[in-house]
Amino acid sequence: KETADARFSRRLAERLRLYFVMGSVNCRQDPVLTLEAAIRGGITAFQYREKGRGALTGDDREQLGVKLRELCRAHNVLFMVNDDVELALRLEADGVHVGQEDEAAAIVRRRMPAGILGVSAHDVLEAEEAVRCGADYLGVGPMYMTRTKPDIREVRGPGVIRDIRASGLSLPIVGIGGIEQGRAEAVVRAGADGVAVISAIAQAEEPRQAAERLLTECSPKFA
Ligand code: TZP
Ligand code: MG
Repeated sequence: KETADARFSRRLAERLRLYFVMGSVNCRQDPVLTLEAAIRGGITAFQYREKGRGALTGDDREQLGVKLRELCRAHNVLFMVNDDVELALRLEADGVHVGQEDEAAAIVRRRMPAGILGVSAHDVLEAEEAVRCGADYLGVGPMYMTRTKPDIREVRGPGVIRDIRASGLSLPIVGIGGIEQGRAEAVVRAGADGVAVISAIAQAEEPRQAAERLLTECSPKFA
């Protein structure tokens, strides 16, 4: 019989199939319109990641967050916040995603006991550490070269996900980094439950179509 933890992981994995990550600086058009289009295209999860040059701060950052949060709530799309536990709590986010450089995952876990905790991991050791800290899912990357995040680690490809799966880890995993049209399938085949993308949707001429195509590529029949 499936344990409660296993059921939670299985359901979370389903909700992480197509995970759109963005903030205002990533978008070609109004971020609210971009998210609306992405939702129409079938994204299952969203992460508000308002950072980088020209990013909104203070009240502006929070007010955009409120709008994006409402959209996700109205369409039953998982809503996560990057890095900032306080903002996540104020926005009543479903959870927080933290990197290796951010506030230690274990501390975030204690401050947001009921929320979903996502942690970035780059290799098997970081993945194991994230599990010990109470991560609910892992973001693994960069899968491919990306221009969206300047401070990425070495590109190691979908093989890292294969290695992490081979180590016995069963938590949900999303691949991230440079996942464009035509690359999602390889990431899912390597053992990911889904893909996380910024520019493939936010920079697309037609974010809705871009999301639709990515969703098809990472559907379970290809895994
Ligand atoms: N973490 C690792 S790579 C990356 C993040 C946030 C950027 C992903 O952006 P894109 O445009 O999908 O390559
Ligand atoms: Mg971070």
